[in-house]
Amino acid sequence: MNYKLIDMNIFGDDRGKLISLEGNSNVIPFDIKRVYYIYDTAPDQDRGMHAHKELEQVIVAIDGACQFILDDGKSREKIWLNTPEKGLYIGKNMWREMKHFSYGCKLMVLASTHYDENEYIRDYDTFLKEVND
Ligand code: T46
Repeated sequence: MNYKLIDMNIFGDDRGKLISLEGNSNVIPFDIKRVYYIYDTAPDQDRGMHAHKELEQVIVAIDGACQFILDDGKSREKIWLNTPEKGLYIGKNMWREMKHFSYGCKLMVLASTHYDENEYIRDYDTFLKEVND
């Protein structure tokens, strides 16, 4: 499985907490080329249902929670993202589905490449063929 949960380095004091993310560090293992965020989600609306040939990402639940289903073509694992103190790194060739969003969930995503629809695999049978060939 080409994913891992990353513990963030937290600077906390009486004023609150601060987490800093830098590219090519032990927290973000790639140069950050793009940042996007997902918000205004609803529990009955799933997202994802695709894999990436090239893209690596780190996803942080800044607020709220959702479940990721990660699939490498051989097995599936379920991961809850429910704290800004952990990041979910997802490498290449991993099918992902995002479900059970809490109302008001906000995901911030750091990405290793610019957006390129051509490197998405949006069909599950095509994904299985690519990773198992
Ligand atoms: C992923 C999960 C966590 C762009 O124009 N630029 C972008 O950078 C992105 C990410 C999306 N888009 C457009 C493409 C679609 O027309 O925004 C629309 C929604 O994208 P999508 O259906 O791919 O969104 P999700 O939430 O299913 O998946 C996204 C990322 O695409 C994906 O890489 O891992 O968030």
